[in-house]
Amino acid sequence: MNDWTSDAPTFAVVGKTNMGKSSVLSTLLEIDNDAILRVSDTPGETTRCQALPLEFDGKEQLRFVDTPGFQRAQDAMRHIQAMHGEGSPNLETLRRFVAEQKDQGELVDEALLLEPIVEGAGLLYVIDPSKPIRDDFIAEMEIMRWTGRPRMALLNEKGENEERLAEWKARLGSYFNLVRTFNAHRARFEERRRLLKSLLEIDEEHRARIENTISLIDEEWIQRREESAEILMDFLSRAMSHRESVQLDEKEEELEHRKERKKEELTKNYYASIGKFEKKAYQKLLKVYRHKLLKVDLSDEHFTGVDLSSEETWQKWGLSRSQITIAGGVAGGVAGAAVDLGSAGLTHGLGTLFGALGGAAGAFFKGDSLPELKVDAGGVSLAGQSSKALYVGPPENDNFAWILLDRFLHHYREIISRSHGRRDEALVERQEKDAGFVRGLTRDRRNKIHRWISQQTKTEEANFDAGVFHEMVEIFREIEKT
Ligand SMILES: Nc1nc2c(ncn2[C@@H]2O[C@H](COP(=O)(O)OP(=O)(O)OP(=O)(O)O)[C@@H](O)[C@H]2O)c(=O)[nH]1
Ligand SMILES: [Mg+2]
Repeated sequence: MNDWTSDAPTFAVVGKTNMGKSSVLSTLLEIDNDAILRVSDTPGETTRCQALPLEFDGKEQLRFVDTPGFQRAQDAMRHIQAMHGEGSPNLETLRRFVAEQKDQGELVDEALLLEPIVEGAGLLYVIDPSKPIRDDFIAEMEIMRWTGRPRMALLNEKGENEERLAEWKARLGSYFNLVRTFNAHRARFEERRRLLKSLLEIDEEHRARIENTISLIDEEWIQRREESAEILMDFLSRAMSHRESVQLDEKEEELEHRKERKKEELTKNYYASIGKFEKKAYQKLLKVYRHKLLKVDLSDEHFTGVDLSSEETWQKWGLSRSQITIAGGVAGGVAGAAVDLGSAGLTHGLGTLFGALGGAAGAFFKGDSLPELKVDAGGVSLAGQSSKALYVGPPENDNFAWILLDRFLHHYREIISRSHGRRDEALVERQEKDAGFVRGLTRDRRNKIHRWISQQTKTEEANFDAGVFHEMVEIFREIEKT
C-alpha cells in the first residue's frame, strides 16, 4: 500500500528548504493555520511529508503533499548515480534510494521528499527566482528529471530580481514540462485557479478529474460571493432600521437639557450597536473566505468620535454630495409617486416633485457637525400612565449607509486579496486615506441601491430585494478584478 498517494491525482510540492513550499500550499488550499500547515522562516521547518486533500463534499478531488526541503541535493545526486551505475538513473533507482535512506540514512530529507513521487505523484518544484542559480539547484532539477513524472516549476518570487528571473526560466525550461509563476503572498483566486488549470497541461491522464475540480472551485466562489451579498444586505438593513429608545420620565420630558442628555446617551449607544453589527458582518465574511488568522480592526467604540466625526470620512467615503442629492431625490420620489400614478415622461406630476424635493433636502450634508441622528418622540402608555419614549437613529445624513457600504466593499477587497500563505501581521485596517468604490457605480445602480436603503430605514423587518442582491454580487465581481 502506498503511504502518500490515493485514488485522487496527487502532486508533491518539492524544492530546497525555505523556498516557500508550505506557503504555496497554504495559499493554494486556503489553509492559514500553522497547526495544520507550518510556515516558518527557519529553513528545515517541514520534516515529514503531509498529505493535504482538496475536498468537495467530503470527496477528495485532488491531493497535494507537502514535503521536507532538499538539504543535500548534490550528495543525493552523486549517491543515486553511484547506486545506478552507467547512464541516467531512473525511477527504479530512486525507489531503491528511498528504501535505503528514509529510515536512518544520511540523506533522509531527500528520501522522504522523493517517496510520494516514486509512489506515483506528479510534482511541483518551488523555486525563489531571486536566488542565484547554484550547483545544488541544478542537482535538485536533475533528480526531478530522473523521476520522469509530470512536473511543473513554480516561481515563488520573494524578492525582486528581473535579471535572474529570465535566467531561471530558461534553465527550468529544460528540466520541467511547464514553468509558471505563483506567488504565495500575493496569489488570489484567479491565480489559484490558473495553477489548477496548469495541472491539465502536465497531467493529461487526469484531465476529467482536474477539470471537474476547477468547475467545483468556480461554483464555490460564486456561492461565496452570494453569501457575501447576503451578509452585506443583512448588515445594511439591520443598521438602517435600528433605533435606540428609552422611556422618558416626567422631568426628562419637561426639562429640555435632560432630554438632550438622554439623546446623547442614546446616540452613543446607537453607534456602538452599529459597530457591533458591522463587526459581526465582517466576522461572517472572514468565515466565508476561510480566514482564521485575519482579523478586522474594529473596536465597538470606533464609531463614536473616531470615524464619523471626521469630515474627511464623510467627504471621501460614500457618495459625493451631488450623487447623494440625486439618489435621495430619486428615493424620495418613490414615496410621492403613489399619488402620481399615470404621469410619466419629462413633465413630473406634482406628487413626484414634492417627494423629490423632500428627499433631496434630507440628503444634504450639513457642515462638519457630529453625525446627528433622527429623533422621534413617541407616546406610550405605561402602567396606566401615559409617558413618552425617545427614539434615535439612523443619522440625518443619508450618506451614512453609503459609507457603511463603501467600507464593506473596501474590506471585501482586502479580505479576498489576502493570501492564506501569509502568516505576518494579520489585520485588515481601516484605510481612511483610500477612496471608496461607490462613487464609481453607475447612476442607475446608485439609485436602485439608495431606494432600497431608504426602504430599510422605514421598516423593522429586513427586506430582501433580488434586484439589489444581483447588483451587490456584480459589484463584488467587479471589485475582484481591481
Ligand atoms: N515575501 C515573501 N515571503 C515568502 C513567500 N513565500 C514564502 N515566504 C516566506 O519564506 C519563509 C519560508 O516559507 P515556507 O513556506 O515555510 O518554506 P518551505 O519551503 O516550506 O520551508 P521548509 O519546510 O523549511 O523546507 C517563510 O518565512 C515565508 O513567510 C513569498 O511569496 N513572499
Ligand atoms: Mg515547509
